[in-house]
Amino acid sequence: MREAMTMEHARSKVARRWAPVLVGAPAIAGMTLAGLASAGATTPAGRRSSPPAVVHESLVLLDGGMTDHSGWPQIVGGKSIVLPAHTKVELTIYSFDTGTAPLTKSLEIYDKVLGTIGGSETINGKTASSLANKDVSHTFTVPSIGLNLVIPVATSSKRDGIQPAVVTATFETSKTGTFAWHCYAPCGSGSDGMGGPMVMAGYMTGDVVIG
Ligand SMILES: [Cu+2]
Repeated sequence: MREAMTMEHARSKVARRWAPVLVGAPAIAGMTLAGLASAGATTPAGRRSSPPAVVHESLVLLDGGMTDHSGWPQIVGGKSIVLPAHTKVELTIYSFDTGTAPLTKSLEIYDKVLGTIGGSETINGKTASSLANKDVSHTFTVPSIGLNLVIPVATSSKRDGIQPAVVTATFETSKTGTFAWHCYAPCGSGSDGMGGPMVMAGYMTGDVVIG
């Protein structure tokens, strides 16, 4: 399940991760507070009090057979995805959808990764800057911030069951605001695959709230 990550959650996570650094410093026991402060300013432990380098976020994409709405693929929690502003975000998407939905001609540009650091993502651990259109299952696209991640099919076998496709990308959030995300692969209903979940918030579209 997607973890609902708010700024408060992110801060408390950071605090928990850093706490051992602050309490696990027996070498400085006995120093005055002022001494501690000045030591902290110049030691590696002190440097760790700067903001986190990367905030990790993850999303889970289920296919229509797994949701309570058959034929409607869904990014769990996708109605409102909250990300911190002015932060480097490493986003991992686990997709359990084994169906492809190649992009139509006019949307084929979205087989390329856009707006990430390095212009790439990793797909099942391998770096990629695009995906063959025939292998596209979904996209995670936030037009207003120029972000586009391409999501391939999950694999399925009798022995292992469904192995999710794992897409990871790092990008920097800048401006705050609420920005629509879409999947541009025609994975929905209707003759063009662009209906149903494609236009229903919480399935293949929704908001990214950066704040
Ligand atoms: Cu989709």
